[in-house]
Order: sequence, then structure tokens, then C-alpha cells
Amino acid sequence: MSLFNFVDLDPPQDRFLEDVWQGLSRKPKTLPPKYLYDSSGSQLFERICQLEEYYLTKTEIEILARHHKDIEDLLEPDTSLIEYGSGSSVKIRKLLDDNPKISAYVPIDISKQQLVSAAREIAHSYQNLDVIAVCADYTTMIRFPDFGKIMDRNPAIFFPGSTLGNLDESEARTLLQGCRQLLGDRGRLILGIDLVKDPAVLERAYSDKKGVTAAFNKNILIRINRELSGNFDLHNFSHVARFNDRFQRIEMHLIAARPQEVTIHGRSFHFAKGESIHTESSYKYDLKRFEQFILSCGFELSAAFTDPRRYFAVCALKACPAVNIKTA
Ligand code: AVJ
Repeated sequence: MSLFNFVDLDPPQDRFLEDVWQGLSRKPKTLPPKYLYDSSGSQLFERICQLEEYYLTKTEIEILARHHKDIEDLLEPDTSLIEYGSGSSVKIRKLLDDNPKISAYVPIDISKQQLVSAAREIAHSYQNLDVIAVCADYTTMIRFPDFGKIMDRNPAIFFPGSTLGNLDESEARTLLQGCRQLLGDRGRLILGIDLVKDPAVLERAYSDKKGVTAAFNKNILIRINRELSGNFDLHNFSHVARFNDRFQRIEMHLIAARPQEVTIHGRSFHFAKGESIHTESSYKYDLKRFEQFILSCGFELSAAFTDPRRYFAVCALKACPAVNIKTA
């Protein structure tokens, strides 16, 4: 019989109001991208993944399907596969299918309901797999729970979806160094990253014809109105996605069409005409530079699997001697 366990590390709740007030008091104004994903935001994101223009998800799944044996070859026998974020299970199934080296699956997610239902389905599909679902914030996690001998096996973290790309360089370094510390010297990391490409392709991917990405972006204003008694007028803001060459990232903005005052839970904010709220950055990587970057986090690149257009990469990383870890 395989094991099914749920461990609740009781992650701290979001501070939506404080974060919104703080972000909108900044110059330029910002909002944390994690707040894009309430239930309608998550549904809109699922629709984005189906769009013609949004190549990321489809390309990553293709790479995983094509290279699952190559990835298996890079894992040790008796691996516990730890997934950061447990969204749709399509990607993880590509790794778990027909892979005798993985003996345990450890999804980590901050949203309890989604985590448990996804984990149960996986446990149901893979009868010989131990499943240990952990409700936690993987960005602040300092050790894995003792259940299920996660660390007695060979730990490997799976972090797909180019989610790393939402972090700026110092945040990404903190996260990867955290992975390195959690995993120890035997650790592996399988990471999905989006690659630098023609800015026109990028801008189309983040500004689709049907306007789904625009709706996804504006949904954060709807959420503020609903949950924080805000009075944003949706007609007064437009969605813009542009490639920032200096930082090699796509930025999503909401641009005020006219000067206005917006009140959120009794506090008012002024917008000048044309003023922007920066809602998300999505970094695009160059593989050579990425390889250097991960070295400074204590990892070396074992392999990078890409698609024929070289749009996206699934990278297999291996912990390298602690000597390489820069402590800033
Ligand atoms: C889920 C963060 C990877 O940055 O491409 C999609 C989110 N934003 N369209 C990305 C997103 C606009 C997505 N990530």
C-alpha cells in the first residue's frame, strides 16, 4: 500500500489590503502579481494557456513529453519529486508516467483545497507512489516535513511554468539558494524557463487578440473592488504588455486613460492621465547567462531541453559543491 499524507504547515495568510495600499503608494505604482490569481484569475489563466499566441505552456508540455526519458536518466533511483505549486497536473504526469525512479510525490502549495484535490487524483492514478501533500509557502520554506522519508530518498524539486520568471534577480537568487539549502548536496532541480526571443512574439503572447490577457490583468482591479471596497472604474484602465529590453522582461501594466481618484477601503489614490500600475514582470532568460546565474546559487546545469524554435527550456540542475554558493 502506498502512503497518502497531508501536512499543513499553516502558511501565513495574504495581506491583501496592506499590499495594495503599499503598492499604490509607490512611484511608479505596482501590485504584487500573486493577487492576479483569485478563482476568476486562475480560470482566466487557464484560458490564456489555451491561446494560440501563448506558447509557453504548450511548449513546456511538448518538451516534457519528448524528453521524459532523458529527464528520468538524470534522476537517481528512489527519488522524491517535490513540486513547487500544484496547478493542473498535466506537466507532473509527464514526469510520473512510466518512471520507476520516482517513489514519492510531494506537491507544495499555499492553497489547501487545490492542493488536496490535485494530490488525491495523482495518488489515485499512481498506485505505487507515496504522496505527501504539503500546504506551505515554498518561497519561505526552510525545511521539508519529516513525513514519508522525503529526505531519506533522493530529493528533486520540479518547478515548472516559468514561475521563476516572475521574480527579479535577487528574489530568484534567494529562491534558488533556498532550494539548494533544502535539497542538500544530492539535490536535483527541474526548472522551466522562458527564453529570450523576438519581442514581437513576446508582446503578442501577453496581448492576445481575444483580450483574455487584458481581462486577466484587469481582474485584479475587480478583485480590489469586491474584496477591499474599491471603486476602480474598469473603463478607465487599459492593458498594456511591453518588452523591457534593459531588464529582458515582459511587463504587464494597467494604464489610466484619464486623471482620476480611486478610493480603496477609505484611502484615496490619485492617478495622472497615462499613469501606470505595474502588475507583473515575466523575465526571459538567455541559457548561457542562466547557467552562470545558477552557479552563483550552488547549482550546475546537467542538461537543457528545448523545443525546435528554442522558445522555452526545461533545465535539469544538479547541486554542486557548496564552495560555489555566494553568500551575499
Ligand atoms: C504563470 C507567471 C508563468 O508570466 O507568463 C500569463 C503569467 N501573465 N500571461 C507568465 C501570465 C500573463 C505567467 N506565469
